[in-house]
Amino acid sequence: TANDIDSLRQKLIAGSQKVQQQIIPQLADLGNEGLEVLQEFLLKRRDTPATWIDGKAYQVVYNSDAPTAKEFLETNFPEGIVPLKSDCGISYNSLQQSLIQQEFQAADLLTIQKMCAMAGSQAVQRKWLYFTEVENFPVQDLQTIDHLWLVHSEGKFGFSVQREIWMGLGRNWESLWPKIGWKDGNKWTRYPGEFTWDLSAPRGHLPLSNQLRGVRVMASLLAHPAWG
Ligand code: UYC
Repeated sequence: TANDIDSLRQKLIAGSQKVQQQIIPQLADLGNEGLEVLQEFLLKRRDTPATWIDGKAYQVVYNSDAPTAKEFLETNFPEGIVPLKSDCGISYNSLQQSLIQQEFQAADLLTIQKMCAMAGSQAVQRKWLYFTEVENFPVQDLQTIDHLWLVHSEGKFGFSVQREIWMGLGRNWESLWPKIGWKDGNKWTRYPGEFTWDLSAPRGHLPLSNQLRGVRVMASLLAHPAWG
């Protein structure tokens, strides 16, 4: 009823993140009227940086097959909800698209490719990074990549999430690996088949940093001034 919708609407606007997280799928189940509330919510919040709550609301509108939803997004959020700022002329459109579509394996690959592009043509050919290259990455670009991952993963994935977990473990790598599902006992998780490519993964599971050549690249990433 109209009353139910209004009560959900109030909770969505004024509730805690936890409440908002529960309300969004309920509104999604209510069809067009629920959709309108979510669209109003997105518009109301468009002038502040997107959080994963916005990402979740955006996801519902994006996945709706209502023609009005498509039109709403094209009119109001033609470039998604995370601004794709770059200090080195890199386009993060494909990364954004794969994350919006929750194609996390493709997004993971694109993340490595974009970071190689940031490092320059040698790294693009090599297809992996030196830690000295990571140190010179622009703050802006790492923040854009991280923001995209955060917003489109319910706050679960991203370098800043990995950094937070790692610091909480006294910066101990051996404690980090099992915590984020990269190692089980003595056994490394094997790429790509053994990783979890959806939101059922542990917090911080993605994006991946290959440890074949040691931990220094990931150490550089997590120590980058982008997270200061
Ligand atoms: N792989 O095991 N990984 C690859 C991970 C290790 C290995 C790519 C992550 C351990 C080889 C990504 C983990 C190891 C290749 C990741 C992991 C190992 C490869 C593709 C858990 C053996 C083939 C991008 C820490 C014991 C490529 C890339 C090559 C690829 C990620 C082996 C994203 C998080 C120590 C042989 N692994 N990797 O970087 O370079 O190639 O030979 O970390």
